[in-house]
Amino acid sequence: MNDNAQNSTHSSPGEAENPMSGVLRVERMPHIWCPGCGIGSVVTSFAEAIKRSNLNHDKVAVVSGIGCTGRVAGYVNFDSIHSTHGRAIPVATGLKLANPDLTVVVVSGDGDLTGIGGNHFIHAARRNMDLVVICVNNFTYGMTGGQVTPTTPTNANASTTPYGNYEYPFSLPFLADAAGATYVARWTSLHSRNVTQSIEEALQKRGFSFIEVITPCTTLYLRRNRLGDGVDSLQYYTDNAILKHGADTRETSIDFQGKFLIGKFVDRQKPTYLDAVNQRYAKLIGDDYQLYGKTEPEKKAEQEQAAQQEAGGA
Ligand SMILES: Cc1ncc(C[n+]2csc(CCOP(=O)(O)OP(=O)(O)O)c2C)c(N)n1
Ligand code: SF4
Ligand SMILES: [Mg+2]
Repeated sequence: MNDNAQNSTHSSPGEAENPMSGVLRVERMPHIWCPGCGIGSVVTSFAEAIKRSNLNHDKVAVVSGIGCTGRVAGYVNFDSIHSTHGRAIPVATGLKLANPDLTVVVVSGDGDLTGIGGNHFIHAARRNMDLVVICVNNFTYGMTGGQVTPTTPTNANASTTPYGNYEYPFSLPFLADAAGATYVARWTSLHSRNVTQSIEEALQKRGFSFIEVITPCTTLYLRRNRLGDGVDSLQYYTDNAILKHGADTRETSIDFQGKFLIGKFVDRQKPTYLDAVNQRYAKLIGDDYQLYGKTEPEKKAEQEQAAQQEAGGA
């Protein structure tokens, strides 16, 4: 159990209560992120979504990998794991399988999730592991000095591609969709209300939910590419992000400083990994099989449904 009480305020007498206390570890502020960085905006959206969700905070766990975004795990007032680079998803998977009652949220960077952790990402999506995965995509390895990542747009400058990136980037919504994710959305840090709403939806949904948030890395990506400051990025998002819910994810690629699609692209139903495990073993073993990871009402409903189907088929 988290040693911070769910509704703790951390405010002194006479001091206004921080509206995010209870969700964030406000006593750890100020945070480490640079001025104009978009990570804080994603954290605020996440905190707001959790507040609106009415989830029991003791049943929420947050896992991150390593990087500037990886530091999110240290600021949220939940049981959280700041895991190793690229391993946020396997750690989150283990947590979910060991305690299926938990709502497990991964918050990590583009490099962490889709570079070193890329294989874990696609396989968790393929299995439809019941996780909410939020990717802060700033097109760079922020923490380690602005190296090129799998999402850096072609032609963009990075410390490892000083003459411009000559590789083709991943479109993360396309990758997640193709791998099997059941919820896929993309926003920017400008669209904080939409990010909140998407996280709220994903928290309610069972299955692999993926939310990409395009954000500025002011200190490295913007500076190296002479793109101004965080406000200039917000202007770029205003002028170039095109809302298209339900867009074919093959259309979601991002060219350097070009126009790009945002919205909720995928929202489909499919048995989760644990549903599939239960269905398979229940069929093989029959009544002796104890459904794994189901609440008592869920078990009862599934047993009644199975009995009805059997009666109907007999
Ligand atoms: C196994 C391993 N390899 C490399 C590193 C160095 N490393 C730490 S953070 C990081 C990049 C993080 O980039 P990203 O996930 O995009 O997060 P950001 O800092 O941009 O938020 C790297 C390469 C490491 N910590 N561990
Ligand atoms: S280096 Fe970039 S990603 Fe890291 S805190 Fe600074 S602006 Fe944000
Ligand atoms: Mg990054």
